[in-house]
Amino acid sequence: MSLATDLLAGNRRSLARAISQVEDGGPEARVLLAALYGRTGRAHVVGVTGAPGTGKSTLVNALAKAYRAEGQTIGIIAVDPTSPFSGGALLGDRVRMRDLAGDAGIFIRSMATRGSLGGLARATADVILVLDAAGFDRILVETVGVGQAEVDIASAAHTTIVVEAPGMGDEVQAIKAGVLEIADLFAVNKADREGADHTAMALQMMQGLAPAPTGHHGPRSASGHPEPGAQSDGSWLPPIVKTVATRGEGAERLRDWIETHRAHLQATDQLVRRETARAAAALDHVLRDALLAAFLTRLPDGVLSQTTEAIARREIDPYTAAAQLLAIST
Ligand SMILES: Nc1nc2c(ncn2[C@@H]2O[C@H](COP(=O)(O)OP(=O)(O)O)[C@@H](O)[C@H]2O)c(=O)[nH]1
Ligand SMILES: [Mg+2]
Repeated sequence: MSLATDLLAGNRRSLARAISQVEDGGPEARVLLAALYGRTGRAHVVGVTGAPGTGKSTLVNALAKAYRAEGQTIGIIAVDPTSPFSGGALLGDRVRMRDLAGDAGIFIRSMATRGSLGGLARATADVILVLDAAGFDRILVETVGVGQAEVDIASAAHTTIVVEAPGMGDEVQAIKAGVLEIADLFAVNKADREGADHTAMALQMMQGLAPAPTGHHGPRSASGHPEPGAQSDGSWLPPIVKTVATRGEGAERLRDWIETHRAHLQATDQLVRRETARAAAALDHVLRDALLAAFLTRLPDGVLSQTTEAIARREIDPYTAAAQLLAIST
């Protein structure tokens, strides 16, 4: 039996092997992904992002348990571009794995940078495909919210949760990191700590500062803010959910909001739009890799390193050098 057939039949050992294969990339991975692709598109992908220490791992853990209580199967991918370790488990995630171990309805995979961040985004998207094909209902992807790579990874998600916590120094981190725009849901975690209300209010105020959805006539809460969730004009106002991840508090509410958002995406044309955006990003990654690989094989031996050294010595600028290399190889 081929690895793909094995995986689609629900064999767990083949799942781990398939994931390692797509992480490594290469021709075998391409054959596997081609065989699996037709069986994907069923899972709902949830991105969970935020600054280190806000409690993302703990929250993903609690969320997975809340989903398991309803019988849904969960794939978890923890992406940490800051970790120098490749493969295997990240330190904090080993604790989590022990906690969730023994439940066949949960599969956890940690991923760290191997080479470029772009490579990590590509590998993450492919691991999502494998878990999707293996039949997991929901896939939770934890990423550290620090930069463009995370925004790229978030573009692979249907629903993006931005996690904030009180006492992280600056309530407007979300805006600075540019993640406010990508949030479908906010979790104010560590709500057992002082300042959680303040953080939630700061987020709500930032939402108020954002341009109001056009033609908004939706209901308003007692505080004068519009009710979160689906608006009458088809737009979505991200709900702010307070959580205490260590005790699992708020996890059901967060799960229910994810499901509400999923229903909203399905009811509007936004699911199709997001799927198209995901397809564009996937094609873009694959094309870049393929073009670069094809280009490098056509380049005479040693030319790349000589050019790199010349750029470092300031003998030539990177733009002119790239144009010259392109001219040689075509
Ligand atoms: N007081 C409190 N601590 C929490 C909560 N959630 C997570 N933590 C703690 O915060 C620390 C960082 O959590 P972790 O999930 O590893 O954060 P991550 O870096 O965002 O993945 C750990 O010591 C957690 O036990 C919470 O709701 N309340
Ligand atoms: Mg973590």
